[in-house]
Amino acid sequence: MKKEFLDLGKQPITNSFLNEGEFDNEFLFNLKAVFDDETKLVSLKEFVSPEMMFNNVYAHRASESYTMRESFKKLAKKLQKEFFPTGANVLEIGSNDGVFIRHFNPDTTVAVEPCSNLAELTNDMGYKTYPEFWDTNLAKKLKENHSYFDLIYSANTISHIEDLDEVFKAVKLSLSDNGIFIMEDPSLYHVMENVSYDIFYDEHVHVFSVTALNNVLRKNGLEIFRVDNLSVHGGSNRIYIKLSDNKYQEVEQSVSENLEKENVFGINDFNTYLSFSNKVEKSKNDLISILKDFKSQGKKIVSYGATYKSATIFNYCGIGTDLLDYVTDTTENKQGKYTPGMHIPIVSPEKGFDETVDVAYLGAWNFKKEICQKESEFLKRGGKFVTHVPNVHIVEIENG
Ligand code: DWN
Repeated sequence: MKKEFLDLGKQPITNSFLNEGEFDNEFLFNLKAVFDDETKLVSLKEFVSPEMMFNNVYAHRASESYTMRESFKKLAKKLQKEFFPTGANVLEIGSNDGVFIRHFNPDTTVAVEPCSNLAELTNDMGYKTYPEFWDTNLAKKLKENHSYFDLIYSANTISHIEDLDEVFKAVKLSLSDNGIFIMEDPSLYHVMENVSYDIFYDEHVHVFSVTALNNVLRKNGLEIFRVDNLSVHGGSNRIYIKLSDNKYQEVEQSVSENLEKENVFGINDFNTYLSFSNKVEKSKNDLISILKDFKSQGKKIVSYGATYKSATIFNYCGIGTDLLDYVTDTTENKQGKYTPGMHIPIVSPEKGFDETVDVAYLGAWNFKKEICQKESEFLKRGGKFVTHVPNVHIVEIENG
């Protein structure tokens, strides 16, 4: 049985960065989250159609952050050294702007990316990219056109797909006997611990615990053999998976350790989710209150990073141009547009992050360290970054 625990109100499509004059009749849906008693999977209650979210104007570029560029580069090197010293057939599901596959040989690497503007980018880089959604039909086509894959990798994509049984069936069809499938997505444990409720938005149709993935993978003939806890995106898990009948890879201790950690935290207990929901409400009230305080003191407040996550915050908390002058973002195709739902203008940091700014809400709080380093002058002159993670507070320079 699916039990509802979170209601974040009416929300827009997070990728819908609008031009002036496009505000009328914006599509909104009810952003609610449910807990499945049986599998322990946390998902959205109402799903938006994939075609509305992933299209030819997809804005997010994973390469925009130094942290992510370095994380993917390090991983590619590590995998090549540990598992594939003599090379491998590689498939990436959800290759975005090629930030990961660029470290692999284009002759033996295939990509799948339904956002055709991004697929075009990686095709131009020399990587055969299928501009399609990942499912068993595509897996069959890839088997015909290519071969089995020794490594299937997917970052921040599997949590975007509603039908997990179909996803994992397709992986099973594509994986070589001793092949490995690695997926990384935000960790539910960290979301709950950090009250980072902005991880919930249209694209994140599931927020994974290791516990739930373990349950869903097992029923699809797949098994987790390693879990890496990552700090990226505010806490993610990198899950290493093999075919259940592959005896070559041993199941490592990190799997039982993560399952135990989650169990002790209360991932299996619905009451944990109700308590999370109460914390979300407090976080909202605290954020509105701190921003209103700054505003009443005559401070100029902006937001740093037009993230998809901040769409959830702004729309749930009702934060608009009454509190924020604008949002800054380095991504060119977001600049000059307006944020989804609350319609706050987006400008480049060069244009907007100047000496007139007193306070900046960290929309990209997951890159706090990188941003505080980059904006050390702002902090030195008394500028303040505000975040809601793990509770609403002003970021201290020494902690940055
Ligand atoms: O899963 C997803 C994650 C990985 O990426 C997608 N569904 C969509 C997207 O979500 P997001 O927008 O919340 O991701 P990020 O990576 O937190 O976005 C950071 C944004 O902040 C980018 O638009 C770039 C911008 N930025 C900036 O303006 N200055 C980032 C840094 C580090 C900066 O210094």
